[in-house]
Amino acid sequence: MDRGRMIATRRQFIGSVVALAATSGCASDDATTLLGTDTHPSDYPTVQAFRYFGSLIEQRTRGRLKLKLFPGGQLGAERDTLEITSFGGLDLNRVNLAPLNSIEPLTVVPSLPFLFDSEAHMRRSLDGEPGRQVLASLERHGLVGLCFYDSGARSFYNSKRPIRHPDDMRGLKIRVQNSDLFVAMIRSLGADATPMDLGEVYQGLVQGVVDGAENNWPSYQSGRHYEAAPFYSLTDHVMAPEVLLMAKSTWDDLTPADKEIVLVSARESVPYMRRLWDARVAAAREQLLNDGVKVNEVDPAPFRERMKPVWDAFVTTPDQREIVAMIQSMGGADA
Ligand code: GTR
Repeated sequence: MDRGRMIATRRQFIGSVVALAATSGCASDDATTLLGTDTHPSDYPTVQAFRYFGSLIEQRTRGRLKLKLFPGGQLGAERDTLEITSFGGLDLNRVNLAPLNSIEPLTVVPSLPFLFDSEAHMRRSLDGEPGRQVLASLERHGLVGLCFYDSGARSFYNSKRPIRHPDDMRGLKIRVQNSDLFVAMIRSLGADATPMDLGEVYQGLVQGVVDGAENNWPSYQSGRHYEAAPFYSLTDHVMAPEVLLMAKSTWDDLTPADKEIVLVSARESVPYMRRLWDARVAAAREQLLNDGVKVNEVDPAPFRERMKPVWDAFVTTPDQREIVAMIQSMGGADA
């Protein structure tokens, strides 16, 4: 099926989900059910935090705003649900920043390889002015950025061999998210990049369509990618965060008081998410090591060196440069 028809079908499907959600609840007449989506399964930290956010807005609006969340990618891949959210077909969406890279140049900045010195540096930057500016930039695309969630650091995994040096990547077919920035990162290491939706990666690895991919510990585990790609090499090359979005058209329909409730609740779900995230990373790591995944440490220096030209190619506007400089000035101490 071509992509245009696929999106049209997806829209019809989501249209019927919206209709069903509107008729199935026992909400009072003035209640609004907000429809949300997340690609991860129900127990994943992003989904749990999303639900927590939903419970906060429901409590605080005394049931006027409710969340109906569809986890597990039931409503489609991130690039499709993003498009649908931007024209208001979905009210809320939790995605990674990478599929927004081609839509909004400022989202490229926190997705750059080896930008953050540490997790603390990443959190500080996203909680501060750089994060605020990136979230605000989404409004011109029909999206309101409510908050960032953690996604930890992404590392390479594959079915062939441990990656210790960029030369070990040569010739490998690596799945990436739908982002030109990620394609360029993989090419800079001499590997072949294959953009693919997350839901297709497990089969892609099993069937040898791709040799490997890159992700954090929890996604490597929850997608069962480790079963087909047991070499996990700790390059920690990217910390592109997750983002919780609201459709601008939904946002515009809210009263000022409800906008405040939505924003404050989203912000309050961030520390909640981070606690779950830290625990999930530790648990995933432990389980994978017990299951015999072959993990190796990596000297990041040659990877950083090879990926440098990617910065020059993708950081091209004064606004992007300003945010890069701001983030760099917030690094250091706790690296
Ligand atoms: C995960 C992220 C997902 C998705 C996925 C991917 O870390 O949480 O939203 O972007 O990576 O690689 O497609």
